[in-house]
Amino acid sequence: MSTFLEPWQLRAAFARSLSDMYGKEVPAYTTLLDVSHEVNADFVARHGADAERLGSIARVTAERHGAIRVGTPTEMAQVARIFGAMGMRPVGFYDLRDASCSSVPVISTAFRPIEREELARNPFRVFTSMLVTADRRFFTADLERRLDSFLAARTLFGPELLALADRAEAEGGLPQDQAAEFLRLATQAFELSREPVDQAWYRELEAVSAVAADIGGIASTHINHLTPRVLDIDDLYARMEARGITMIDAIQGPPRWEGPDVLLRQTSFRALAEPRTFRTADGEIVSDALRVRFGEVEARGIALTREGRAAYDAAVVEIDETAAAARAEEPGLTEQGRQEIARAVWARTFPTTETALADQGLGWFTYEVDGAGGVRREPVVYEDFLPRSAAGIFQSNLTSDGAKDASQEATDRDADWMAGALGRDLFDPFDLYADQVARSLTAAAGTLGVDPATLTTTTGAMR
Ligand code: OOG
Ligand code: NI
Repeated sequence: MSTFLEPWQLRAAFARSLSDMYGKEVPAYTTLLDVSHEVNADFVARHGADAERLGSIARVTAERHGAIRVGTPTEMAQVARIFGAMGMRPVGFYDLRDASCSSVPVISTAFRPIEREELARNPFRVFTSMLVTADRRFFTADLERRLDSFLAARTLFGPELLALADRAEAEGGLPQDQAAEFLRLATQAFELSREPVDQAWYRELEAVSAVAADIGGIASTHINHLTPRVLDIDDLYARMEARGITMIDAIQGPPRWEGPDVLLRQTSFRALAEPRTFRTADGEIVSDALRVRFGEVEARGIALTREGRAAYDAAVVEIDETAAAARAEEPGLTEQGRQEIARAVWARTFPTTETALADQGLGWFTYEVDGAGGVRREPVVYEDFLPRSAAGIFQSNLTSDGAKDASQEATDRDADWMAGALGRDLFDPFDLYADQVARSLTAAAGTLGVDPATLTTTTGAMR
């Protein structure tokens, strides 16, 4: 009997296959997975059923996000076809060029499932960045031209892989044999190449931006990191350090505090020196090491509405300003000191209970009918990324800041431009959350045979 694999099965199988491959390439990732499992098991043991409020332990344990980087709109559109085969759609536009003080000349989107049922089956997502070679703050006209021609001459994804991807997307999946071939080729496309790297070219780009060199200095691409999800990221951070693994200085995103977790908190172990071979200007092959791949880990919280997000963005600015003022007064503000400032700002910005977060319209909650015919609000998990955290993660793993000429004009890039490059609709994360909530409301009202409007007003039956 031959089996047919649907997009979600391709997605789940690809996430596993990528994880196996990456674990062989980067053994520290396997350590990160082990520690993540310990942290999650202990968290569940401590908190019981409450631990699964933001996702079943089965989902959280399998959950990963990957990060990849490509060079051109053509490559980006090909990536969209490969992930399209797995039921993953481009969601959100992130501009990291200004979000970082180091030289990070990329814009990004995330490919992920968008339906609630699909997310529940397997939530695999991939943060995908592409170079903006036309941006004069980073690349001169001459370098842009040489970079574009280098990128145009390479093939990241072969015709067979793309044909299978298109077929899977058109036919809603693939028969087993073709699925296996598709998964093999897709995984292979993200392996670290052993081909010697042109040293002069790589170093020239690296002087501008280490990220540009990683993307445009070599003729292939690779998975940069694969991020497991944990239920307690502070615990994870401490346990990794206790194992002697060097972590970046801070956990990015919201501080640890007594109220509900919102959005996303991320950290990583520092990029490891991986051996690579280079071809020198006189044709000699030498070995060296590059530090570009790191081990990120994350904790996910409740998705915020536009109002909630605006409050978050304002809080981030306030924390920065307060920390800068504290530094001006007394240099050498510790990370712990910064966290205290952050917690104080948080306490002024967000309520300490989920109910208040829902009532104040700051967080997204779906409406669920319980066994007794009452309605409960359930938090919606944040499925996306944060530009500021992404920039922080990029930055804290760069070996050099690179060079950025701020006097030059930035090249305009926005969500519409990205949609055009992809040749597909680019989904707005807020619209997706709003949709999910609206559908839950309609369904709950239907079940109870009442007007949906009666459910949005807070009643004693809700929590
Ligand atoms: C992506 C950095 C951002 C995240 O999770 O926000 C990121 C990259 O390093 O390519 O991974
Ligand atoms: Ni990441």
